[in-house]
Amino acid sequence: MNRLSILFFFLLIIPFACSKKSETNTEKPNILIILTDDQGYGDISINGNAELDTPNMDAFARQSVRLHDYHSQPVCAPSRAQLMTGRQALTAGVWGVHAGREYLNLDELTIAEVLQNDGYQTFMLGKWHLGKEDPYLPESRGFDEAWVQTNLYQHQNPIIKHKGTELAPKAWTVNYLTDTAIEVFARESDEPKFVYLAYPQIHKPYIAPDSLIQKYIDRGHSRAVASIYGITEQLDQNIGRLFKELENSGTLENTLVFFIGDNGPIWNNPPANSNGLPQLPEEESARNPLNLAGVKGRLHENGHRTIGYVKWGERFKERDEYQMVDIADIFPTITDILAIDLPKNSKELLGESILPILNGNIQNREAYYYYSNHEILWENRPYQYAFLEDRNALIFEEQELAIRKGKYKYIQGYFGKKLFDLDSDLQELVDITDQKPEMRFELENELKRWWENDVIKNSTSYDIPQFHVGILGKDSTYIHGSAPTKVFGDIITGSHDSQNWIKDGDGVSYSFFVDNLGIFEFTPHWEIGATDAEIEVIIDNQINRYKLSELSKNTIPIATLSLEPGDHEISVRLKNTKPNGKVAIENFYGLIVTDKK
Ligand SMILES: [Ca+2]
Repeated sequence: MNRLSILFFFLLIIPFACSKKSETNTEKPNILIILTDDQGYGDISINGNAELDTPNMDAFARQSVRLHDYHSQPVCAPSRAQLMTGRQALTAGVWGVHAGREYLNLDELTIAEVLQNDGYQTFMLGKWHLGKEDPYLPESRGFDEAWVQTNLYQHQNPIIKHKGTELAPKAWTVNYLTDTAIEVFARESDEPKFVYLAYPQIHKPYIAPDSLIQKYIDRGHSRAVASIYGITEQLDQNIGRLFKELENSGTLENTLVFFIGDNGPIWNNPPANSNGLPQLPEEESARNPLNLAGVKGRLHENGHRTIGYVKWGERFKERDEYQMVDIADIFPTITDILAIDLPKNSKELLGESILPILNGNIQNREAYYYYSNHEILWENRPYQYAFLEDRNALIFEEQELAIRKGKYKYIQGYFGKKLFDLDSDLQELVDITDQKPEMRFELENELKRWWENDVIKNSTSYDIPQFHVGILGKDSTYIHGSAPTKVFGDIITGSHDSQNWIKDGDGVSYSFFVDNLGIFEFTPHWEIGATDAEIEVIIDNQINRYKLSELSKNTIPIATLSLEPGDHEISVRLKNTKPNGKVAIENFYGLIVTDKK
């Protein structure tokens, strides 16, 4: 299905998506999802970290169902894909954190679309990380209003995209997002609200008010870990401020709150600043009270087991809960609580409602859950951003993947293939394949079946997004240089650009989709290198050639032409280079496409 038919498909189905539309919206709870970034299981004092002060998070946790076996994926974007869709990230098209790998497929149904259609006002604040351009941004994915932080990890003075304009508040990002969330909840409204508050804290860089960092230095911590604790405490103060406002206004009582992390912690951090020292081994132990193996990005427990708390007034009794829960369970839990039926042609969810768990009904979950690393592997090399020509070239045995069923976890990767019993061995030290050969066989087979059938046979897995231009109401859009649909020659793709433009033929091409007829001007965004050369620009059948020396600025267009709605392609390649090994284009960041109509 091309993007146009997908759009039509959704225009057709969305109005009928939810059949049990309630007439008494006032009975529906508000829904608040607070997602924090890189906050590990031990980055909250209630979980046994005695060095860190998080009194507000602790207080909330004490009133919640405390999910001790709660999992996201091991990095940011895949976790967010599962939260928004209830499906496994790979099958929803999200397989990494940059270079187009974080774009949530447009034919995925989000929880925001479901709730919007069920009469909710829907709001998104903070780090989206499921696509940098329309129509991948939250206001095109079911959110009425969004405040998207576009300069990721700028903890002060963020750039915020809101209703097509860019705001530049002079404030701590965490304070600004909290203030905005408080303002959203304070708005008069007959409809219930869905607020998805995705804080960029406590992702590096570990910047926080000096006084909070100094507090932990005075306790004897290295600057590196004092900075992590400082940013965590600043987050804690904001979460406390938000809950206090919601409590004082009487809003919290009928608000279903999920407070979750997006992946495990980072260790062995670079020093927080030039005066810093690395995190010490004893400090790592304090941050890891369960002594879990692994770190963010990896498939051992500390990569994806993180904080998970659920509270809805007094409806769920506060307690410790040890059933396994996955971030993909949140979508079906919400639709279960609201008695929403999804459209019949909806894609199969990975998650299941955890309402029985939240209600305290004992349940031994036997469902399969799948975890994937964001570094795909082929020819025995990890590729975080390298161009993947063909997903069918990936070999199952080489991929770092894991599967969970009940207390059992099978994991494969550079460390070999292992089966663990997490009830008796949460630290993943003892491979029990010899004791449980049937379980090992079952889990490895199911993982292979899932990966080969659900992932690899799906044409939009491990793919690169098609950028859109000519979007109604938008004068310009951006085609990201790091996400080409083809590469030529020896081009190297990175997280935010493509590089190694040296010899004749080196270049990239992008498939893009024109939503509406327009006259489009393509302007490159790049750093020109030391050697002059020509570039050949081909859009569909129109060919332009320029000398790079004439295009040294980022303001000179390389093509202007009228394009009909539908699929198109642009390629940019070097010609007439000097064979001296010098780089002609240092960094190709992308193309600004302006509609001149
Ligand atoms: Ca993260």
